[in-house]
Amino acid sequence: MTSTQTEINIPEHSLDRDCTTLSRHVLQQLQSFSPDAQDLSSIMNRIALAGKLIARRLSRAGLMTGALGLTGDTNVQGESVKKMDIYANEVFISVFKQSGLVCRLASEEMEKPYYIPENCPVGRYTLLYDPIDGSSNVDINLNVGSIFAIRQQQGEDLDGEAKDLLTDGSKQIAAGYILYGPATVLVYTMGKGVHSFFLDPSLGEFILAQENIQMPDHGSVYSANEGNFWQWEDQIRDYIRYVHRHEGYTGRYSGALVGDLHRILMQGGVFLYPGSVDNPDGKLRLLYETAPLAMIMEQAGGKGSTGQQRIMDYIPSKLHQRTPAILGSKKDVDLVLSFINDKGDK
Ligand code: AFP
Repeated sequence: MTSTQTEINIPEHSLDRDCTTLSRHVLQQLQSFSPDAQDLSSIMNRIALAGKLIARRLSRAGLMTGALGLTGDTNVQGESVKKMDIYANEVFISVFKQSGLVCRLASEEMEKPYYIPENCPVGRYTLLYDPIDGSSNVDINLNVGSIFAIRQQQGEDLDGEAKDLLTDGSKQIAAGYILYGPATVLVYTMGKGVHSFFLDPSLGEFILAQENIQMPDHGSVYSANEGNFWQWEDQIRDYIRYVHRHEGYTGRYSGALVGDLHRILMQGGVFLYPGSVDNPDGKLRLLYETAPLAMIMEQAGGKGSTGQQRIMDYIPSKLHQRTPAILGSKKDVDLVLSFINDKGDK
């Protein structure tokens, strides 16, 4: 501690922490001030701005006229669209307009990618995102999240079909989520560990909370919609019967993947959304949900599997590809896989 700090009694570590904003952290992660590093730092800053705008809207939505409820439309997935889905989807587009950073945005809410032509000559990045994940929670004031991944555009995409996005999860330069809970938390990885940031409303900044998060190898939580029990394959039903019959397991399921996964990241356990008889690929989308979250899990020492292969290795055949998902602590994911592979070693 310097003499000046001693005299005015400023705790150095807390000041450093308050100054570790998200954009500064990205530059530290990349150990560079190169133009590429600056671009990624700016992209993360704009994602954070989207998160702040969405958090603000969510906190006031109950007091506003026309902010909650359904639009009356259905999206490309055939699901009813909420007004907050549309708002959040447009927020992500707006924050990237005239940024020169991102040429295309692909979202769960849009059938085709959204191009920002003024950015395209220089913006070599694509943002993939689920603007509001768990939107059934919005109208009742429970937690929801946004999920994102950043990829670099490959090739010229002359036909405007964004086919270069149909690649595996290793092409994600960064991935993460924003959890809108009692506090707003942003969690991200750039392939060098997983880091969390809390939104400090008084500063309007995401401030570093935890660096290099490592999740426990095992946790007590299993998180699945057991209402689908009779739609699942026998092996998944056997796994659920196993956790019912053994001590040390507890079920937690909120209907919003980001919150459920955040609990598992911090405390261990497993989230599963398996395929069903009618929908063998399950419900969750690879590019906007399972691939970004699998990257987070792996970077924190956990695992992400479809049941048949590593989620990160899965190559989609279409933009809105769905995959079954088993995400969480190593031992807990392996336990589910052992039932799927029916190794009989339980
Ligand atoms: P919505 O955003 O359409 O509510 O879907 C949320 C979600 O994609 C994920 O966040 C949940 O874990 C899962 O679907 C909930 O689906 P079920 O209602 O079928 O359990």
